[in-house]
Amino acid sequence: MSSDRAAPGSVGRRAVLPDPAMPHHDTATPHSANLLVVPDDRRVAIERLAAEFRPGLRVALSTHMNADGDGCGSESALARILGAMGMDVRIVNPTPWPAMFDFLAGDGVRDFSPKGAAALRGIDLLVVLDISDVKRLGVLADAVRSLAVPKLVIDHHLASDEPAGTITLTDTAACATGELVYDLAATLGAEITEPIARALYTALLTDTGGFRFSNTTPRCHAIAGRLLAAGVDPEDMYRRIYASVSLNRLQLLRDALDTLRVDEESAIAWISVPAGALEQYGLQSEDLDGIVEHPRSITGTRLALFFRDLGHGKVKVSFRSTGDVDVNRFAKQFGGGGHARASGALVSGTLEDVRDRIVAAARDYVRAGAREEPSAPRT
Ligand SMILES: [Mn+2]
Repeated sequence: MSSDRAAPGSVGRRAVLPDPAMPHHDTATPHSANLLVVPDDRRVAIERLAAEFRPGLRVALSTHMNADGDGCGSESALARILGAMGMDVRIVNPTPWPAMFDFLAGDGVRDFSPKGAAALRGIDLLVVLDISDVKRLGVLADAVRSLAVPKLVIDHHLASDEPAGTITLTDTAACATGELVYDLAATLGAEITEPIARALYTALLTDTGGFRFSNTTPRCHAIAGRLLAAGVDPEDMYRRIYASVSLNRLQLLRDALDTLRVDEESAIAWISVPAGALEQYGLQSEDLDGIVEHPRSITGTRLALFFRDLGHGKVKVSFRSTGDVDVNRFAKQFGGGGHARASGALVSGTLEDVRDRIVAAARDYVRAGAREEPSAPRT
């Protein structure tokens, strides 16, 4: 252990409370040991949550449709933590557990998702992870709305009008929901075993795009370091998550790149996947993860869009910003939301119709933002 010298004049972990609108920067006390301390502004919510857990409880964990690395990693870690405390834990997701995260399931982690809402019967407690809006529970949303048991939410998205529960631990400064599960584990005094470390590392790694996005804070790296110390093999994780691509997935990407369009004047780029494309290649929706990064990666792009035709009159739209465009606010025009730099929406219409409408709106939105900029400097 390194010595624990605080900078002169600092009190405890943090001398200055952070602006909640800004990413978390602990410049006052940069030592990683200090970064691991649960932030003061989360402690009350975490202790409120921790008080709900008791041995013997039957607990269901759930996350959003098309669970990602943060959802699955947070669920796997929390299932193991609560299981070790003597609780009976089951995972009940609205869509099937993604095959690429099979390595996070097994032993104590039981997936009841195929049973649907029936798997929520008889539980004592529900924990909803990585969701700010109950609608993201898809086919489980109505069952969760009418559940009479305590409903806990652990999440890092911007707040919605209808959260999935009443006892909440939410902080948009957390790089991933997995960071908040790490804090909960620390508060509960849980041992970070190797499988728990691997699950939380998956959450942090995937939600930061491999520690590249702006939510990659000093604390995120400090926790990742702690997880490596608990036995995570970073190259094994990289290979499992980013370098295990099937040929079919690459062929789908090739087709998608064919649809890439760029409006250089408006700094918008977009890409589309038609209905039936996944079926054509025998792929799952998680195989589309990261496709939107291709339009976003084009030099000069400020707003990237990804349109996926779901084939039943609905188009799933992903919105990505490279910095100053608030896509959460833009996505709200279409009934969606998420983060300022990454949001989504489900829009009714044909692929062509939705794409034309949203690209036109995006042109106006980006241009309006450009006009506002000089009078509204970023702080
Ligand atoms: Mn997340």
